[in-house]
Formats: sequence, C-alpha cells, structure tokens
Amino acid sequence: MSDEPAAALSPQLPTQWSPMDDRAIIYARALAADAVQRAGNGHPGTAMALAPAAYLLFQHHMRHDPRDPRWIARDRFILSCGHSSLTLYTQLFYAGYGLTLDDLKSFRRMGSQTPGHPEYGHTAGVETTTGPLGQGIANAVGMAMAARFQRGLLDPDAAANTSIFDHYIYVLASDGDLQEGVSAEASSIAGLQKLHNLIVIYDDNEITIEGDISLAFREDVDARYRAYGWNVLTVGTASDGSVDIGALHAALVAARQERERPTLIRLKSVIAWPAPKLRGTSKSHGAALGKEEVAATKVALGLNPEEDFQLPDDVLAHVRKVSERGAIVRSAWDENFNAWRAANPERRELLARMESRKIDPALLSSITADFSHEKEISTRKASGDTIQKISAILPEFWGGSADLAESNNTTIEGGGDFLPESPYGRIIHFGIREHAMGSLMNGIALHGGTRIFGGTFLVFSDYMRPTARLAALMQLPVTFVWSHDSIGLGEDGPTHQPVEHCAALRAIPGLAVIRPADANEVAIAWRQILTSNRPAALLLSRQNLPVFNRSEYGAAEGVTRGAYILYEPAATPDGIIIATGSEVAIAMAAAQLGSAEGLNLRVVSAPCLEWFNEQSEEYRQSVLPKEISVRVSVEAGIAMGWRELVGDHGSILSLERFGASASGPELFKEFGFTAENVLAHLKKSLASVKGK
Ligand SMILES: Cc1ncc(C[n+]2csc(CCOP(=O)(O)OP(=O)(O)O)c2C)c(N)n1
Ligand SMILES: [Mg+2]
Repeated sequence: MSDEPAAALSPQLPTQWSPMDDRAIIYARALAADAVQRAGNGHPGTAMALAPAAYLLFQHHMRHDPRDPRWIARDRFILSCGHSSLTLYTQLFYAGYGLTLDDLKSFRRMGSQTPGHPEYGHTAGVETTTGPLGQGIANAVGMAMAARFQRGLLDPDAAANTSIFDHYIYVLASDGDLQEGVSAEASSIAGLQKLHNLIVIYDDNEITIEGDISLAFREDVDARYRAYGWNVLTVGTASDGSVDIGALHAALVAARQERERPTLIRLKSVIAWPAPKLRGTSKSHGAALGKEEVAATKVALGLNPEEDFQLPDDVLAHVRKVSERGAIVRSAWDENFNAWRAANPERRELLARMESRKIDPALLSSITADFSHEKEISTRKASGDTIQKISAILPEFWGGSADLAESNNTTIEGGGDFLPESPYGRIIHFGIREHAMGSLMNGIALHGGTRIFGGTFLVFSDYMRPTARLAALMQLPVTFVWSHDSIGLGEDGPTHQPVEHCAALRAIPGLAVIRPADANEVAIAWRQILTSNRPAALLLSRQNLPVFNRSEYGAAEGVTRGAYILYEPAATPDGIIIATGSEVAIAMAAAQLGSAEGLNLRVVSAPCLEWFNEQSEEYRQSVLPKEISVRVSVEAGIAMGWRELVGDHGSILSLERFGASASGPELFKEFGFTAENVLAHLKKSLASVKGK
C-alpha cells in the first residue's frame, strides 16, 4: 500500500450497496437525535455524523455473526469515543444483537440495555467499556496483539490472513481519543508491532467540547501516525458535507490489503450533519438538539418531522439481513473449524481451556508453597520463579513489563520476544509506557483466550490507575505485577517509594490488592489469581524477606482467604497484630518480644483485604474475634482503611509522610517499623482497652 491519501483510491460503493442502505442511514441519524432528545441529555452530534461509517462497517465490512456475539473469529468493533454510544447501539439494533427500538427509547435510563456509555458485559456486542477517551483505541491495540499471539498458539503455520482465527480490529476514534497520551503510547506500540489487523477510523470533525480543534490540537496527525509506522489514508467529506461512503469503503478495502502496518483512516466529518443550525458546532456534541432542531433535521433528511423513532418495516427487514449473511459466513467457517479441530487435537483442548477460562486445579498442582524457609528471598523474585512454573504449564500465559523486566522479575525464560520478527513471542516489551501497558492488558483480556500480566514499580501504578479501574469495572482477568512496594526499596527515595498506593488501590472496587508476606504466599497468591479469573494486583518487595517455616506456622494456603492466622500463641491471645507484606516479619518479631514480657500475641497475615471481606462472617470472626479488641495494624503506608480492622481501641502503625533516600533497613527504623515500636503500639491499644 502506498501512503497516498485515499483520494487516490477510487471511491466506490460496496457491490451489494442498495438504496435501502441509504435509507437505513437516514433513519439511524434520526434515531440518534430522537434518543438523546427523549433522554434529555446525551451526545447526538457524533452519532448522527458517524452513522454511515458505523453502518458501512457493520453491514458491509465486518465479519460477524449477530447470533453469537462471542464468536472467536469475529472482527471486533471498538467505539473508542464512547460518548457517541448511539453510534454503536443503533448498529447493534440494526444487526440484530438483541437491542430493540424500545431499548433506544430508554437510552441512558436506569437498568436499560443502553447506558450512557457502552458497558462491556452489559450489552451484547459491546467489546469494551469506553468513555474515558483514549482507552478504547489502546484496548484495540491490545486486542490486535492478542489476535496475533492467539494465532501463534492455535494456527501458527498458516500463511498471513489465511488462518480461520485471523480477524480485524476496527476502531472509531475521535479527536479526544487522539489527544489523550495513552493513545499515543499505544499507537507507537502498534506501529512498532506492525499490527496490520488493526484499522482505526479517526473522526476528524475538528470539534471538541470547548469548540474548534485549533484551540488545543494543531499537529499534523497524519505525519505523527506515519512516524509511528502506520499506513495513513484520508477520506474527505462528500460534496453535501456528509460522510463520503464510497471513499471510506475504498479506504477500508485498502486497509485490509495492507500486510505490514496498522491503518489510520482520517475521516473528515461534520458533527450533527445535517442539523441545519447545529451541525459543525460543539453545541451538538453533548446536549439534546432541542425539539425544533430535531424536527428541522428530519425535514433535511426527508423524514416526517412530527414522528419520533421512525423505522419502516422494510428498512428493518433489510438491515436484519446482515444476520443471514453472517450465518452463511459462519457456517463456512464452522466447516473449516471442524476440520482444524479434527487435525489438531491438542490445540483443540487448549482452545477449549482458553475459551472457558477454567483451569483444571490439577494442572496447577506444582504451584505450591515449596519455597524453603532456610533462605531469604524477595517476593518479586518468588513471583518471577512462580511465573516460570506457570509458563511451563500454560502456553497461553504471557506478559512483560514497562522496561523493568529485570526488576519486576516478569521475564518468561526462553519465552521469546513478542515482535514482528518473532510474532508469537511470549515476552512483551511495553516500553516505558505504563498507561498503555494497562490498557493493552485490558484489551488482551477482552480479546479473550490468553492470560496476561504486566509489571512496573508499584509507585508507577499511578500511571496505570485509569486502566486498573477499568479492569475492575469490567472484571477482567489481568494481573498487575507491581514490585518495589514500600519504603523498603531504599535509596531511590521518595519519588520511588509508594506510601499511599496500597490504600489508593484498595479503594478501587473489585480489584484484589495482594501484598504477600513471603515467597510461599506469593506462590499461593499466583495460583489463586489464575483460578479466580479476576483483576488482581501483586504488590511485591524489592528486598529479601524471610520465608516462614510453615511446619511451625499457619499454612500459606491461608492466602486464598485474604487474611489468616500465621502465628497463634499457646494461650488465649491478649492481642492481635495484623500486618501485610514485608511488615509481617516485623509483626512476628514483635510477637516474640511480647511473649518474653508475658504477652500472648496472635499474628495475622493479611495479604488481601478484598478476599478477606469475601469470607464468611464465621471465618472472619475466627481470625479477628470481636472479643479481642487489643489490635495493632502494621503496614508501611498510610493508615487509611485500617481503622475498620483494628477498631476504636486498636492502634495503627503507618507512614503518614513521603519516604526518604536511604537504605531500606534504615528507613524502616527511622519511621518506626520495628518490633519494639509494634509492641509499643500494642501496649497503647491494651491501655485503651483497659481504660474503656
Ligand atoms: C479521559 C476523558 N477526559 C474527558 C472526557 C470528557 N469528554 C467527553 S467527550 C470529550 C471531547 C469531545 O471531543 P471529541 O473527542 O472530538 O468528540 P466529538 O465531540 O467530536 O464527538 C470530552 C473532553 C472523557 N470522556 N474522557
Ligand atoms: Mg471531535
């Protein structure tokens, strides 16, 4: 493919295009205006303008089977500009994914199938939750990578674009998507990775909320994307200002012929076209057009201005035929698939496991608490060792780091680099692009099949936070490996020392934040992550930590319950010390110190408060009985969240300031993370209980 603008491609409508298609687009535009008008709020303009582009994709380009929205070989459609959700809902309704005209009428209402922004897992056909601009396009890059890696597992020898598993990832993205930094990071990776299965339509409408694009966006987007290594095509508007469907069609055909690069189709459009007063203005971005303007738009479209939610039966019957076409494609594919299944019994089993996301626990029987207590080891190193074991068992397990693989211990030994020249490698080099890494991980999980992990320093989880939140919102099985988890990392100083991060991450609903105390807790945590299939973050130490002798103390399997009794004194406990991660060893030393003074102290290791909260009341009581209100929590981070566990009479040993540049042991001492101070806190709690 050349880099020439698509003007050089001759505009041509799809061979099966009919006047009915033009009519269907007219109604789609009016439906967008009506739905927002009825809801009272929403984003009509872009959905009106982009109706032809989305229609062209769903009805004439994408390989999909609306009867089976999870078909493994389907082309994916990502609406990165999630505010324009009606763009997607209307096409899902048209194509027969289960949405009805009534669903469009209840747009943005409580409990409807058509929430304000598309939500994954809520509406059939929605491939990812979008709304935070930039995420969708970055998710799509992850999906395109996953498609390649998956092909490597299932059909590695097929020539390019001949495998039954090959498919395209289509994206509609807006100015905001391309302004957000995460899309730049992800697009850079897509270019480097030569993801020719990725086709992005960029809606260059020159409008964002505050007005004309020149207020904030003046760069040469084409040049930028060419510099990333993309194939860039441009499609101007038709003479009347609407989307030039023929030119867009030609560009899409050309994009699919490209074998080396992802394609960006810069599509000129006029927001809210053909609304007479509001088209081309930012006013039409995020507010209902108003009754009069909606009526005037209908007149411009040749529709009855008095009637809302119009859709003649013949038009609906026409658009629903896409399902029949999908069924034909699907049955041909099924035949090929069955032949593949017959010829590939082992890969067939792998695919079944990947699709079900269920791992036979027996497969993971070698992931046990088998680290020796005779040698200290950092939890990051223990995680790296466990990753090797898992990799040997699960070929679908892959991942990498944002340039810190050696520090995060995220390399898969012998896994090979994931690169265009080694397209099926298992090690991803995300580069120093944490935000994109998170978004790509989400995209990989959304694509389905494979299992992804990605690492950086815990302090830089801040750069990934939007993606951790979305992983939690969508309940995606991604694993964040965040090492260097406290002041314990030492000399790099306060910029690198997480202090508020445990609390901040625990604040995200549905994200399991796991801070293992020793190597064996790491192994069990990994096993639990793999079987739980939910978003998880592993917070790991840089420094070596003792490995508890499990024949003397509580079993590491306790990790699966979130918190458990690691050490129980011979007599009824006078108090409980609850700790996480590297501070558990300090808690153990404090318990010993206490026993020399006649205090019987229980030590609870609490690696994952989310998992603990999911346990039965009975279990939680057995670990933290109401009767024992003498409690201390020990975590080298802010106190937020611990009051709930230690109670009114408990004491919290925390760090309420940023760290400093010094050795880890010095810092622990300086900031009071010592057995002596833990005991002092315990005595404070004891005094408080006595004084009550
Ligand atoms: C990360 C993020 N920041 C801000 C917003 C709020 N917002 C929604 S749409 C939008 C910009 C609209 O411009 P554009 O992306 O060009 O979309 P268009 O109006 O052209 O459809 C903004 C700032 C958001 N959704 N996500
Ligand atoms: Mg715009």
